[in-house]
Amino acid sequence: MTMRIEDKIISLAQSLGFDLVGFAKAELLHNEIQDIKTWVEKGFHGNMTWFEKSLPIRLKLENLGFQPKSVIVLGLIYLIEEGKDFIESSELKISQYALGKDYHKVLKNKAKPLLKWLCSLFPQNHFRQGVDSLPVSEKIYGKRAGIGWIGKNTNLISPKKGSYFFLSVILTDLELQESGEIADRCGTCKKCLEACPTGALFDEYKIDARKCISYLTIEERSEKLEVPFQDWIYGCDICQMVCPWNEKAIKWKRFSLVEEFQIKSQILEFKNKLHTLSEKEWIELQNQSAMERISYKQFIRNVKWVTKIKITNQQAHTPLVNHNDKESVSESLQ
Ligand code: B12
Ligand code: SF4
Ligand code: SF4
Repeated sequence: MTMRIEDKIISLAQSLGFDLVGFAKAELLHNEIQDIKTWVEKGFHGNMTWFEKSLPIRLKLENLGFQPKSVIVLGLIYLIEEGKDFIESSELKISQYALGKDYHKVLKNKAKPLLKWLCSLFPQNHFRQGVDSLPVSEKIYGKRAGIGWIGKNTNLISPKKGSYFFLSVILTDLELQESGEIADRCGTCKKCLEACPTGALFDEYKIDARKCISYLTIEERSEKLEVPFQDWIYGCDICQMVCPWNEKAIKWKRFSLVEEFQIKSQILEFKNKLHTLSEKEWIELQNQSAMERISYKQFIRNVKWVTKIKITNQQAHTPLVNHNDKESVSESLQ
């Protein structure tokens, strides 16, 4: 019996190290289009103007230059065994997805043999890969491809592997059979909404990015920040850390086998001196990591903001506050 092309793709992707593989039709449903439009209309994307600008492609994939029929969705776990302890013991926290090397490059490199093979087998067809790089709703296609369900924390969750995985999509005009969706397993749980410190998860399955610590520490460029964001100086994992499906993934040891996702040596080295990092050390720290997205100035802004919040909180809980000290600290952190 000959093997289906879908099974061949799954087998090759798995042999390349991908943890999740599925197929979806390259079109959004009416309600998904409406959700994305509403999100932008309400301004929930904040200053991510690139998101708004790319809507014509995001909502209509043929604007990419060819008419895709299918989406191959690939998932790669980045959860590492030491991740939880490392983050919990860090005074200034970097989210797990940024502890290793830049995932954009890792996923692109890993998928290269798959793309090469597809192009040689189907020379008449188009194949275009994106890892965040294409204006394509990766989670929505991931959901349709049966990789997981979009949870109340708005992340894609796999029942067997949790949500600490990256997504990549390959758009193609090859007709592939859809994998079929899986059921939503959030049930009555609301842990992520209860744990989110800023109210960014303002309702089940809904996020206001402007309040999300991940957005504030990475995407927001302005000097003034208004939302307190606890200990996080790059990204935020709170709504993933409290998710029972990630607790299960840790218990079942669904850890990443990818060498590049292990904690970078400079992050280990500078863990306890992030408050005083020089520009040269910052460049070493962020080199080849996803943190290249922010500047030294932004990094310092984040550190100062977190420190300021911490001091303010400590003072709020200390009855014998020296008013003058409080003022001088606030001034120095402006
Ligand atoms: C913009 C963006 C962000 C924004 C917005 C987050 C978000 N939840 O959409 C910010 C900067 C906040 C962000 C943060 C993070 N991100 Co991000 N991000 C993206 C990006 C580029 C686009 C996502 C998008 O289109 N969002 C807009 C919403 C409307 O679209 P959607 O979530 O697909 O929408 C569905 C539902 O969530 C729901 N919905 C959600 N909010 C609302 C609000 C309203 C009003 C309505 C009506 C509906 C609605 O409607 C849609 C379904 O019909 C994708 C990559 C990509 N190209 O897709 C990565 C991506 C989603 N991010 C990723 C990651 C890892 C993160 C962080 C975990 C990083 C971190 N540790 O700090 C956090 C998680 C925060 C969180 N709770 O979601 C991964 C997620 C992997 C996974 N397993 O789900 C992706 C897929 C990148 C990748 N290639 O791996 N991210
Ligand atoms: S990443 Fe942090 S701030 Fe953003 S929604 Fe999750 S818990 Fe809230
Ligand atoms: S914490 Fe609970 S409600 Fe939130 S995504 Fe996980 S299972 Fe769903």
